[in-house]
Amino acid sequence: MKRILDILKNRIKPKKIRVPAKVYYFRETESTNKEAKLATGVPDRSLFIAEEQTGGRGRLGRAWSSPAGCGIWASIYLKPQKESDISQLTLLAGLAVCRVIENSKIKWPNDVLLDDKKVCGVLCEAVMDGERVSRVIVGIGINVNTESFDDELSDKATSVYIETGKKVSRERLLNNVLKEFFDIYDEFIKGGFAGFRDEYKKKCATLFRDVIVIKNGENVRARAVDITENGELVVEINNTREIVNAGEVSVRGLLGYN
Ligand code: BT5
Repeated sequence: MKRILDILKNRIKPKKIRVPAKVYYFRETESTNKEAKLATGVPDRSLFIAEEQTGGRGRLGRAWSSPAGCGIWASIYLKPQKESDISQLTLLAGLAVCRVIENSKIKWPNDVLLDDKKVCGVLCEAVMDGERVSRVIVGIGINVNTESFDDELSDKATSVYIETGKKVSRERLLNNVLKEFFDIYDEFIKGGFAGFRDEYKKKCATLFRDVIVIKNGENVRARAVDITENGELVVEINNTREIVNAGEVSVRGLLGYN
């Protein structure tokens, strides 16, 4: 009962969220990315946000745990003016979160980590209109005030609360992330990813660590050595450099999480 009252009291107030366009708020929904993909008549730069997701999703159909009242489960709705590379937007959404959560690092391409555990994940999806990308949905999940995780996640997931011992305002954290994201997005539209490469590299936990590149179903051991101007990961396999694109392969750090 106390938990339900806490959840009601601490609900996100859509009026307090600062976005350039509209906020679509759901007390409960399957997935904010799904809502954003199916919605019509939505202005560019709107936000879909839910208190709880019953079917939150990660990449490759994986599940994203999204309980009520403790996290940010949000999707930014973009109508790109020109062709936007969604793998680069994934990196940049992670960068926006990393700028806001003190001491966090990015695990290429889409995880934000605190103490080597995942505090945030990003899922970018493009909606096609024939051959053209008509919308890009940038889904961001952040564990903010989560007190504990199920056994299955407890060794690889964390929250801002677990790491700092402090409960924080989800509205404030989200507003900070949105500000960073739209600042980054405006620059990205003008100049692409290249201008963020140095900052991304500084914050990237994957660099100079051993990783496993999963290529055509085979696990290949490699060392992550660089990020290109386009945001791809450069790995060294048997002294040969290779570019790894997030869309083509998945990379597992040897860090006890995936
Ligand atoms: C992601 O996928 O990390 C993308 C997560 C995106 C979630 C947002 S929430 C708003 C929007 N609506 C949605 O439905 N999704 C987006 P991936 O890299 O595939 O990681 C998924 C893996 O992370 C799972 O297989 C678990 O191992 C782990 N995981 C699941 N829930 C987690 C959580 N709450 N915190 C940390 N790790 C989690």
